[in-house]
Amino acid sequence: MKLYGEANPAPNPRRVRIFAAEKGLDLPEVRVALRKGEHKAPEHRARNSLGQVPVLELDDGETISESVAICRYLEALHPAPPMFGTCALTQARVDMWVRRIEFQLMVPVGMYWRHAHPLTASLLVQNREFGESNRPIVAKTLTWLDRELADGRAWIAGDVYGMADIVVLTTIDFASFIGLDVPEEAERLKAWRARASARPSATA
Ligand SMILES: N[C@@H](CCC(=O)N[C@@H](CS)C(=O)NCC(=O)O)C(=O)O
Repeated sequence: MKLYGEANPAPNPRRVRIFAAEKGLDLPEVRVALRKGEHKAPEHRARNSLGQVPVLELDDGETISESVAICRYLEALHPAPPMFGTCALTQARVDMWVRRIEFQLMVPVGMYWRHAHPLTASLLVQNREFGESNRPIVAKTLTWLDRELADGRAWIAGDVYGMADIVVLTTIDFASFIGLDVPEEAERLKAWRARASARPSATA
């Protein structure tokens, strides 16, 4: 089994690396150089027709795309420690948070990156005004996330660290890299980030 990915700060391959580290899995990675356009080459499109990373390639050549689907596959093979919940309620909570973060946070972060960031300007046709319009949306979502943590729970989906935390950490770290920082006053979210970043897996 091997992972096709890219170095940090690319958030989606990092999700899988952190997940594998939490599970204690040794997952070899082949880097696909996004800046050189290697992800759009026919060789990589044969692995993922969308031309994106990460992709998990199994020993029989089968491929799985989408970071969360890859992690779910690894979870099924290696259930301990559980990262997607252990009962109907905790599993639903993890799914709820993963979807909330994908849609409420990752989408506006991605739109800012594609449409307003100088690093993508030469690669894409940008609509700067639209891109910039995502900046306050990201700040508002991060403020909402901070309020959500007001009940004192340690992790995003409850009392146990898991996939939702990985999705939030990779998204927030990427957002910071592109200039969309966690608002100063979001103390609970900053404390959560410090806890998540202190785990050895966060260096993956
Ligand atoms: N929903 C996908 C998103 C994958 C994705 O957007 N990956 C980025 C790198 S972090 C990429 O390949 N971008 C290049 C592109 O979309 O053309 C996942 O979770 O794996």
